[in-house]
Amino acid sequence: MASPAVDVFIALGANLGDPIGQILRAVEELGRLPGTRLYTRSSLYRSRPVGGPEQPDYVNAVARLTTLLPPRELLRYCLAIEARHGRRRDGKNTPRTLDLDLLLFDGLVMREPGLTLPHPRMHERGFVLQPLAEIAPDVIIPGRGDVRRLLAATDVSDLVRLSEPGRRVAAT
Ligand code: PH2
Ligand code: MG
Ligand code: MG
Repeated sequence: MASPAVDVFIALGANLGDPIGQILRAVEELGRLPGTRLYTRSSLYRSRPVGGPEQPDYVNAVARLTTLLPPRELLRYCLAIEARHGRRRDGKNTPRTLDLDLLLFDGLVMREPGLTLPHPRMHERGFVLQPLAEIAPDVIIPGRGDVRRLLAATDVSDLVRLSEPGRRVAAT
């Protein structure tokens, strides 16, 4: 019997090359993975770098997908997409052309080398919580609570929502 598709959330970040283009193309590529569908994505946000050396501002977003892939396989595809977009791995919090982080995988909690779910720092990062709350405010981060409440306790004053041609941004 086929296993049912599960809900997953992936954070996208970039601050080298053409960050907006890389993120938009990566969202499309995620939606074309085997057994996987793009459900929705957030707006793109410009954000100040958190941690690491002096570096350019980031563009960040979150995508929501459904997938039949197991977590390790989805991770492997994410790393391949990063590599295709010129990602080099030269240290923690260094500037990058594309970063794809598995945030949530169907409520799964796991801690293994190379893959911790939920993502261990997502609950304290405005550049993750703001776009995530935009598309799924009620989603629960296992062990941390719901995104709406976590966002309310987080400083997001550095985030700027980017307007995109052809994409209507609701007035607030
Ligand atoms: N990613 C990091 C470290 N710092 N800062 C912002 N604003 N956005 C990111 O995506 C980001 C970061 C490590 O992956
Ligand atoms: Mg990251
Ligand atoms: Mg990463």
